[in-house]
Amino acid sequence: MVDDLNRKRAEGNAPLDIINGPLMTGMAEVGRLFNNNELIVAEVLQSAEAMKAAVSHLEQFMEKADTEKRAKVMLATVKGDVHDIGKNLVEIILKNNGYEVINLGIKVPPEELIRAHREHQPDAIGLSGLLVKSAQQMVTTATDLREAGIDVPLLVGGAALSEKFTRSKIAPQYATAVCYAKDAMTGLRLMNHLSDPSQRQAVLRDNTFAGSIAIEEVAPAPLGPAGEERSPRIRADIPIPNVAYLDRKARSIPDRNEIWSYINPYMIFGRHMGFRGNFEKALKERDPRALELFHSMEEVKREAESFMKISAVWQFFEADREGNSIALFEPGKSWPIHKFHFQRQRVGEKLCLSDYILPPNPAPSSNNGAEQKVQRDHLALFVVTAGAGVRERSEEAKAAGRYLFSHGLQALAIETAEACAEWLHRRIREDWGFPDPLTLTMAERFTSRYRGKRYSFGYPACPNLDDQAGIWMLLKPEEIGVHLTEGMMMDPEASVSALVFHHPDCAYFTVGDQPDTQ
Ligand code: B12
Repeated sequence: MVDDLNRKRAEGNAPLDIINGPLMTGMAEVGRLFNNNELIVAEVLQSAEAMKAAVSHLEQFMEKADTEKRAKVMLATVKGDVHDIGKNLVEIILKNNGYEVINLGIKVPPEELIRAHREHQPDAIGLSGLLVKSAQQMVTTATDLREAGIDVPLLVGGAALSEKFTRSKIAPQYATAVCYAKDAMTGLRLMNHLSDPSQRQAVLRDNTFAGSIAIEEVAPAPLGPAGEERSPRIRADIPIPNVAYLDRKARSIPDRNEIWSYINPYMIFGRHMGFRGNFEKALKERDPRALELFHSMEEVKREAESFMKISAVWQFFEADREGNSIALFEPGKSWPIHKFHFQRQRVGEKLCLSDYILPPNPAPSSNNGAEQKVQRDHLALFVVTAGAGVRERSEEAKAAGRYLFSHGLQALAIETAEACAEWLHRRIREDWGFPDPLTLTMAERFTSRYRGKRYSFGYPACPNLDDQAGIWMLLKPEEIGVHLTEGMMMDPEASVSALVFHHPDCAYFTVGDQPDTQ
């Protein structure tokens, strides 16, 4: 590539003309191919690496004044949120398409954005966040920015955010356009349109709140009370299994390869790296794209091996069902140390997580309140993480233009956390006395074809993320380096928490009104 660049220069082209000419045309072509599903995320990152290398080579021949960018974008993950990977992808894509990007990092409160706006005077602000709480935080942030007199366009994105929420909840709080970006490439397209005088006004008009919300909510028909009865779908007459121990375990898990064997290939190669189709099948058939991606990820693993730390904390607790709540006890004690309150479905099977806890055996009698030996059921809780040091390493790689590694490492870390959750759940089943049959494949494990299930706060059966505080009180995950933010998010990002039930009737279900960000 250096030869090609030098040839262009020798032909009399100024470095900036080479950047704004053939190189930018190349990046635009990359965007076009991606939008046509002809390129995957990993290939876009490789193109960005080539762009970065070319610009770095040309910079030595450029005057300072030459290095003018298309526009300045300030990026931040909102207050209480540690989501880094999505925002960083946006940074890489924008930067290598000629934008100046100021990345303020994670957990950025509105006052910090206002201060940074004063300092950097950006042309647009991009907000990112993973959780529903973060989508709500975007509403607060937009309000604060407007009150501070800021009126540059906002770009917003994140897994729990939607176009509808953006238009109906965030945009009305802001003076100018709030544009929803479903992915990094949409963010680039929006910035390109905002930077193009012939398209800018249309984007601003289409995304600025104009006084009334077009989408009228139809009020749902009122539902009856949920009640507290155990759902008839859940058996209460099966034997309570014994657990092997009741003390808290906090461990670092040294065998990374063992945990990595629990990574779901669809997640890492499909969702994060963008491979389309059945990755495992393509790999078996030696599809060149699948092979290249596989080897890139093996490279990331080789490097990660020197520092990635996988840790877990878990414990079985004696548990009893109290209506829609689960009370947890220290061994043999009659007073609960904590109660988790759950919602019950108000229609259909009327499921509630508490129903999966079996009645004690024998049922405690009311005779003179005397303590008696009852056998209680159990609930296991855990927190796992693979995130220590990942943000810093990924940041270093990004600064050095190693974009595929930078993104690959963050993707590996978050999927390692999920893989560790799968691995620990398998071990918990063993400790409960019902190991998976040897014939159970990983694919079957990923679709939870085993006894019981694990549920994480924030997911549809137990959406209240504030209940994370109960896990923190009981397990003290700080010991393995995981902290809760004010948004109830786990820092580092690559962490998972869960409640594990053994009941064979466990199913995934949705309760109550889902938070309206979708
Ligand atoms: C993979 C995943 C995980 C991974 C990684 C999470 C991560 N950091 O991305 C792990 C296993 C660690 C995880 C953990 C958890 N997860 Co999770 N997770 C997902 C999942 C399946 C995909 C997320 C994803 O694709 N991430 C990859 C990044 C690159 O994608 P992205 O964030 O969407 O970013 C892209 C776009 O959104 C956009 N974008 C983002 N920001 C911006 C900003 C700008 C300016 C622009 C232009 C664009 C843009 O561009 C990015 C790149 O294309 C989603 C469900 C879903 N379908 O989205 C649930 C989901 C986000 N998780 C959820 C939950 C609840 C959790 C946990 C709280 C569960 C728990 N108790 O352990 C934890 C929280 C982690 C923590 N640290 O606290 C819920 C959140 C709902 C809620 N209640 O808030 C979701 C929505 C699932 C669901 N349907 O309920 N999760």
